[in-house]
Amino acid sequence: MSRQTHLIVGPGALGRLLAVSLADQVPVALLGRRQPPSTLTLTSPEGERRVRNILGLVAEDLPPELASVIHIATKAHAAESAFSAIADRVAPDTPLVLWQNGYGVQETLTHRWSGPVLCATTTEGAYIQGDDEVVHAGHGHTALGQLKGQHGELVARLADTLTDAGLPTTPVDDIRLRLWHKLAINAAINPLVARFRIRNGQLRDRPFRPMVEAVIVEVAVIMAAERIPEPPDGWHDLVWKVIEGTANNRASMLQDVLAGRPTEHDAILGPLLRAANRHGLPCPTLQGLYDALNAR
Ligand code: KPL
Repeated sequence: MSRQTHLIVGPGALGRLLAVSLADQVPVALLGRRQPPSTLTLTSPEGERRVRNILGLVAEDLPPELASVIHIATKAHAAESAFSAIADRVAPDTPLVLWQNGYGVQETLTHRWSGPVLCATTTEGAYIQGDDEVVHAGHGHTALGQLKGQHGELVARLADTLTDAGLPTTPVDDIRLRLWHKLAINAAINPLVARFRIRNGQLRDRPFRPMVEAVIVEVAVIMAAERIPEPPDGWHDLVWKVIEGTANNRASMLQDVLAGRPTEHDAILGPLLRAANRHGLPCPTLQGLYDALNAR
């Protein structure tokens, strides 16, 4: 075992994708609440299969100070507790990379952790197959940066490692803005596809198209009130481009619903609803989606 190890916390689709992708570049360990499988198979978007032996750990077995970098790849609602379970077993200057959707845990852990905290937002598409497989459904792009200040050497180095591992990553200075833009995309797509159990592309058709439009209008008003700058071509264009580009995807929230797992509705819709409340803005569509997912 090596102090160069990238420790990936959360053996879900993203965690497995990171583990197998990084395994040819750096030593990798995968940590779960239950013992993760020791062999993982990744099927690429082109249909190639890659099998790698990965060191699987649970928190109690984590050798102190094994990790040189920790990727938190859990769902947003599980990120803080997953990190708390290992925090006293890692060196206090270990960099964290947060891969969560939504906006919340990124600020909490940036303030709480003594080491550098990086945030990633990605459009890589992946889903779990069986106990020890992951399908990389579609190539995407990742932005990496720190909420505090400009990106430095560490962000650039990690972006290079991810890029060399086949997950193209750009170091950015405006990760907070990018997280909010991704949140807008997720708010317009994920709750609707999860509620109606459809693929992203079906949102282009009736009766779903007007529902997407209603979400975009509410999101745009909330973002303006929060002074979050619009994307260059506007909210409408941002969302519909992603729907086009991921038309065949089953979004992560739909995968969670189909597997009976908790969804990320609170991390994605919660910040919007709280902002709407602060500014006294009505948002019946977002509230209705939140209530429906919360009732599960
Ligand atoms: O990020 C996604 C997700 O599935 O969570 C989108 C962009 C909606 C792609 O499916």
